[in-house]
Amino acid sequence: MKVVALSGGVGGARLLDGLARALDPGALTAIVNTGDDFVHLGLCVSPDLDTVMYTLAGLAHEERGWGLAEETFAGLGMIKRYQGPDWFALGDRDLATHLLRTEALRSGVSLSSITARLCGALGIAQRVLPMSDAPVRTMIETTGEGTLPFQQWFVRRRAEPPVRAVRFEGERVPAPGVVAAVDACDFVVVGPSNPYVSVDPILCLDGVRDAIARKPVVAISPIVGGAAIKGPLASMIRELTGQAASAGAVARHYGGLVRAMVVERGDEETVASIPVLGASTVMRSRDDRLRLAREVLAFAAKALS
Ligand code: FO1
Repeated sequence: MKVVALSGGVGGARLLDGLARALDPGALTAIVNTGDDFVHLGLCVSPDLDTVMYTLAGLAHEERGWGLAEETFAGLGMIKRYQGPDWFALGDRDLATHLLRTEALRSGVSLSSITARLCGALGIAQRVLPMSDAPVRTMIETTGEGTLPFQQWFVRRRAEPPVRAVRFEGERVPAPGVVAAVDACDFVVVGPSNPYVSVDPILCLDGVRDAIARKPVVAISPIVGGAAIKGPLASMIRELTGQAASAGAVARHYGGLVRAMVVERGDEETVASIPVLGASTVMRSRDDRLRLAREVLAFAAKALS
């Protein structure tokens, strides 16, 4: 069986960790959002790729979800002392990733290649594909503070400015292997990620949504009981659609693309018209991730066959 998982953010990476342990290494390909990427202090930072890489390598800071578990911030302390931009917390060990990625990209190596090199060095057996090797940037049109690049809105402004629209800037060229991986898979799993800023950037790439539409797709709801586990999704649903935040609102956002959905037990009624599985979707431990991944795979095999 071949599975493609679309991932962005911490929730997506956590489910990926479960899928990676539930499947043979060759059976899973992760397509990871790079719309959050940006250049910070001259370094090319790819937060969602790093969160997936660290999580699959077992090196991630479990509670935060991003960055490394064993980490210090001495360098950041000096940036602060120089009154430099310390709003984005780059750890001392995390810096190694940004330094090597930036040096590779500057010398003409593709993001896909440097990602494969770093993941290989960390012993990750699954395929981790950036959604694109071209810079595709998520821009947040806010009420009151104009259009902000994603990290400026999400981290620096703590996602406080209300969102009027989400746009993607750049060439919409999928990375090598992305469409082929979808074409070759048995089904697609959309992780419990923010649909607007973690999944839509992937779906907006040339040919990707069409390829996915030809496959059975199961999504895990990032909304539990009307709230997001992490991040600004609940308010984004209200601001962008006028609907109350719910698993159903997420299903409606994906339109007919998603053919079945896994939601938190008790949220089933919010999703009409497609098969729904109620499960315990909040992943508090690595065991939770494996259990949920196995439930998703079993449900997909039944509901999508
Ligand atoms: N998120 C924050 O809320 N604050 C930070 O200071 C921060 C630093 C950071 C450094 C490296 C990295 O890979 C991720 C980091 N993140 C931080 C998370 C990041 O903004 C988000 O994980 C994604 O961009 C959206 O899911």
